[in-house]
Amino acid sequence: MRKSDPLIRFGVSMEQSLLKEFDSLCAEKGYTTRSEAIRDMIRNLLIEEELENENTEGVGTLTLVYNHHQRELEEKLTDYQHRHLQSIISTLHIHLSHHLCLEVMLLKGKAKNIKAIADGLVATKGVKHGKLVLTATGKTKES
Ligand code: NI
Repeated sequence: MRKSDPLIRFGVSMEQSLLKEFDSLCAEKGYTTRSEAIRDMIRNLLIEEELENENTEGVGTLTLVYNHHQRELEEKLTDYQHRHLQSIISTLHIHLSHHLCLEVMLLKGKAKNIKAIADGLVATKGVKHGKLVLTATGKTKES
């Protein structure tokens, strides 16, 4: 929110039962006011919509869990990162157990490219679980 952005109040009509469900959800998520919950929902929707545009500049974190003993997997994942070094800007590796590794990668670039790279990594044989969290940097709109 820009500093000069005034707050506008507006009325919303909805069914009582729907509002009741919304209020319980707000309480569960720790929102102190409906306004803050609605603002977050709207921001999320706007970012999701923005990320549909393939030229949107984004940043993302990709979490991967894989078996350390899977043959050649670590080499494949490292090789993949070297091929996309412009987009994968940081990696955190944690040895979870004797067998399992956790890797968190930070990706930057066009939303379309980030998604494609993440898909490629998640689909690599031996990766047990992978999830990308992507958000927009807001640069596309500003520039
Ligand atoms: Ni490890």
